[in-house]
Amino acid sequence: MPMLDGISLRDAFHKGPALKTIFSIIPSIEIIEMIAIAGFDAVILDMEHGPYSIDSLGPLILAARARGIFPIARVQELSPALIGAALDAGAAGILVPQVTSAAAAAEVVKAARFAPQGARGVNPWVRAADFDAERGWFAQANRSICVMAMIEGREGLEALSDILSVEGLDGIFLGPVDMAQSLGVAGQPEHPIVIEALRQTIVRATENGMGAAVFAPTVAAARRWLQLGVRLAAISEDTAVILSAFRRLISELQVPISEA
Ligand code: 3PY
Ligand code: MG
Repeated sequence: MPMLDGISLRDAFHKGPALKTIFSIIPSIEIIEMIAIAGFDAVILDMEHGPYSIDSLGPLILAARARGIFPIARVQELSPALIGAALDAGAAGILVPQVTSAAAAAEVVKAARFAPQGARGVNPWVRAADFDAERGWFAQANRSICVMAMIEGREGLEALSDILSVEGLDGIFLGPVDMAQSLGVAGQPEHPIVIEALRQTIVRATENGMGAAVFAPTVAAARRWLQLGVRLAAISEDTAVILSAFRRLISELQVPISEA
């Protein structure tokens, strides 16, 4: 289950072309399918901000896999129980918000990997193990799962050097929306001081051999970060995309018929 077309998210993240993904906060199988059909490589199932819990994750993970994209779960917080449950349900990667120290990043790794690299809770009869794990599954899961810690505030930036040396962490994922609040420019994820903080962090991560990932509120932002070498860019949110399509439709319809 951790693989998709023979490649794991972890390998795709480190070795493949940069991944293009989107946050999904509408818990809908059809939305996940359309994200795949549109051509994204992965979807981030957002349990932090989306109105759903672990029991709706399974069908969404299956929808993503059936349509050939990687399901990544963003859990609500650094909780080993939540991380383990999302991985057991079949998530290919895990994203943990608001990581502010190397110790916290190490906790994320510990919760997401089995021994000897970590201490993920063990149950081999779950979807991730095809309900019947062979002995090799634990090592395969450790090799395949992509583990990312979000840096989205001043404290995380200050702890960057230490976070970059955490063993077993695949990537840091930058959150400009929370970062803007933390840097005193709430609501302005494209403010120059946010962009500069992100730019420096991406460069330092890349120089240290750590994959960088980022949320981009716009296509222009996504292009900027892809050019700088991020391994994964999450462009927008399903809600934002759908609302803007609805608005465009109704505003086009409101043009008087004689002028259209
Ligand atoms: C942020 O930018 O703060 C995020 O968490 C992206 O969803
Ligand atoms: Mg955030």
